[in-house]
Amino acid sequence: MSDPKTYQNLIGGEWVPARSGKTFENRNPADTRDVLGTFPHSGADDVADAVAAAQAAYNKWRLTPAPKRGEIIFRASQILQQRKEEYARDMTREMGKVLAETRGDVQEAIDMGFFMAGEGRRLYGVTTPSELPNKFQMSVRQPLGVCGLITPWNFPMAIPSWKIFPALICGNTVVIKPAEDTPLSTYNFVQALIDAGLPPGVVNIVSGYGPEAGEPLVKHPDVKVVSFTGSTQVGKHVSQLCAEQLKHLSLEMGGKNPMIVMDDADLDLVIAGAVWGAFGTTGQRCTATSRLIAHRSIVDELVSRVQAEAKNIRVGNGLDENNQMGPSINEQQLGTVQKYVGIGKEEGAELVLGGARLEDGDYGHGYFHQPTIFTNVKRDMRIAQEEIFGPVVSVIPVDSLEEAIDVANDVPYGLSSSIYTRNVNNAFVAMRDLYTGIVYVNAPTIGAEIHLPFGGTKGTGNGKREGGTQVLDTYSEWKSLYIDYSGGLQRAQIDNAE
Ligand code: UN1
Repeated sequence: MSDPKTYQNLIGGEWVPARSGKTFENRNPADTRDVLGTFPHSGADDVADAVAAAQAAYNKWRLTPAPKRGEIIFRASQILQQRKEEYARDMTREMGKVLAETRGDVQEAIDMGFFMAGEGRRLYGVTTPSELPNKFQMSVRQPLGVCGLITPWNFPMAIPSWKIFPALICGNTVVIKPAEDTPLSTYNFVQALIDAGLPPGVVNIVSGYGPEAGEPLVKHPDVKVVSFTGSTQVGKHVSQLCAEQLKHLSLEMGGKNPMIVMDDADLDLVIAGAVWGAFGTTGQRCTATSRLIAHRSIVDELVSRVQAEAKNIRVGNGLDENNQMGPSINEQQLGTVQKYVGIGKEEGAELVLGGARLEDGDYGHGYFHQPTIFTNVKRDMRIAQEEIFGPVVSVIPVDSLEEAIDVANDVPYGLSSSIYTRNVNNAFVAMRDLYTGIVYVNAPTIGAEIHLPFGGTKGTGNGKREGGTQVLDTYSEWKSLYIDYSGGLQRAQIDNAE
């Protein structure tokens, strides 16, 4: 453990405390005696300062050629590569997930940077012929201005990178409010950008809590784009606030992701995938596999084998490379996990593994919970419908592919889904009929790559996608350009009707 540091907001290239002087602590969820640092507990006045700085930097950044913007992003990714281990360790300390996974989180930011740096030389628009002679036309992307970004704690560097890099490559400037549980990883990420040569004011950080700092950011009239990742409940509120001012908005919210296991599946593959999908990141991914929808003829074997495997998961401090699963992020999240374990029991589901907090010895200093499996879960039980965001998976037996897909789709969310089968016909039916933004075949519901669109249907989102080139649509607007070189007035075809 090292001494806690004092971190400041980043506004217009200067590190400054909150105007109120208030701070909050960032503690390690695996060992709450370990304080990483104190961060500004920002309010509306700090947000206003940051938005003003972003607004002041906008014109120059907008007019910086996109390939030059891309070069800075490219260099930032190279710096992240050099600092990967250091930043991964910081992230494990503040977020709890094991080092192998925090290295992956930094890697996802690196990948996103290299991908978006390349967009600096593409940002393709469209040219198309005119109805009229001697007339040229095309459409181009335009930036919007200041983007207000609100990011979650479960992917503390990857998700900021999904938002910041595309915002920048399109020519926008940024104010980010990172999750109060994991601000350090955003600081580390932005430090890489600064060291890569990002001009002052182009990215600003305001740390703090949703009501005090997040809400003023969403409401600020100079913020033209809002991108939010978090709970569906808060996302709806953000959406209402944005509607008042018709702001551009991207929402990425909950999931209740199913893995369908058919009777012809390769069970060795299924077991490995189910354990990783359900308990990787302590189940704290919006893509986590939280429902196993299994054909009745193989469900008993599936459960006993997943149970045997999950029992051996080594739970503990993620800085110890022997451990495979870390804690919940905080007391409240652990409380949610415990609450749903109680609900599952009350609803009559059968608890076959785990179900309790780990408290003995060193565990007592953190928010650890056992990997937990419920079987004989009915499709409409709350543990089968509601997002738990913890190491809890529900097994739901079904009798056919048709029923499996029906159960899979019968939730308020639609982020990710998967099917394990060796039958190509089943696989294609599932790819067509699973109503989620992401579908995997013979792989768990986690592990999306940054160059494909990421996002979901129904309660998961508002139709926007992160990742892929599709993300550029959040951070740019289309402008259509018509150039008449005929030397005369040419009325449009509709105005020339015979
Ligand atoms: C999230 O679950 O919040 O697809 C993000 C994945 C990761 C990103 C997950 N690439 O599992």
